Amino acid sequence: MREHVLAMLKESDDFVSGQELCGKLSVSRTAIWKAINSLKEAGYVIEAVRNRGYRLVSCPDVLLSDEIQSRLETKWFGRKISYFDVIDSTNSEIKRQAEKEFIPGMLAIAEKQTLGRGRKERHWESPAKTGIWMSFAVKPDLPPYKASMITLVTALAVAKAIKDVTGLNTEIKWPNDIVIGSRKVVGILTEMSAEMTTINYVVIGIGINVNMESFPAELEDKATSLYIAGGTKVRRSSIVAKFGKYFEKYYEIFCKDGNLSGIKDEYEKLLVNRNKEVYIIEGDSRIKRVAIGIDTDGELLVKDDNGNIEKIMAGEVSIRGIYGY
Ligand code: BTX
Repeated sequence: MREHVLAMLKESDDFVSGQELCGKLSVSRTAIWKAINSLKEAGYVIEAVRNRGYRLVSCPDVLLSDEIQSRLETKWFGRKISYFDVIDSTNSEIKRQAEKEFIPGMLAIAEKQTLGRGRKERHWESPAKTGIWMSFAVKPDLPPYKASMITLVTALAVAKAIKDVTGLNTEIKWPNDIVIGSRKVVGILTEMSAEMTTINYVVIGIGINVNMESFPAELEDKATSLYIAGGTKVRRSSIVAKFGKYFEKYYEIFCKDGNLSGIKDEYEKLLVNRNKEVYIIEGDSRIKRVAIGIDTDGELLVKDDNGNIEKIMAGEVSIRGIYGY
């Protein structure tokens, strides 16, 4: 009920009468009154004037599922949201949920993670109320080896959402990070449960540094936030909602094509170090190549000094720009 009341108040710049709310939502005045009070408790400032109704004055920057749902314009992304103040890891949570019952686009989102993780169990710093720590699940009707491409689909959707909401230009560090300048602002962790030939589900975890003003010493040189980069605080639910819209669009193109041909050009426009020298690092070896783009399977294409083109598969190696990222 709260999210419907909130959505109606948001749609109107003026007062919405209690009668209109009751009529449109087919509930009693008491139900509306309760929903308004509960929104106020959650930090929404709502003006109530006798004979005129209710007017939304301001919204808190909360990730409450109603706040997100009232902004979502998606068909299936985030239609079921689980919201947590604190959780170990939203990726772990969505896996636990998907094992019991899989719902396409099911989303878990937390204000804080205690065991946020990156690839190879690396720690992902997820402090309270300043970032977006979320995971969701999909089940593409594709063979398991194609699942890693969803990381690239996700990266493109996140970069587009950030640009739309904040105006900030980001770049994608193939395959799974998003950077501003030479610092990481977003990390993506894709995990899969599969049989030999079918995918049970894929969990996509996204960490976005939104409003933090500083980072712990060990991340100071590596990480940034949208606030640090752009100078203004950003409403997190707007980014979640925009992301959902872009993700659905690009994911559906990807599923239809069965590869990245439909989004390759857009992805490449945002590829950091495109046409620049990079090191390909594998164990102790470090080889210099020029990054030229991706192929339709999401592999990175690099060129050697003789003009020979090689394909690099995600997961095998790490890529570093010669100057910074
Ligand atoms: P990654 O392995 O590419 O990056 C992890 C590395 O990034 C760490 O070793 C550290 O150097 C650096 N790092 C840690 N925290 C941050 C941060 N907040 N900002 C910038 N750099 C950082 C990237 O893995 C994938 C991260 C996915 C995180 C999401 S959050 C929601 C979901 N739940 C979960 O447990 N993981 C995902």
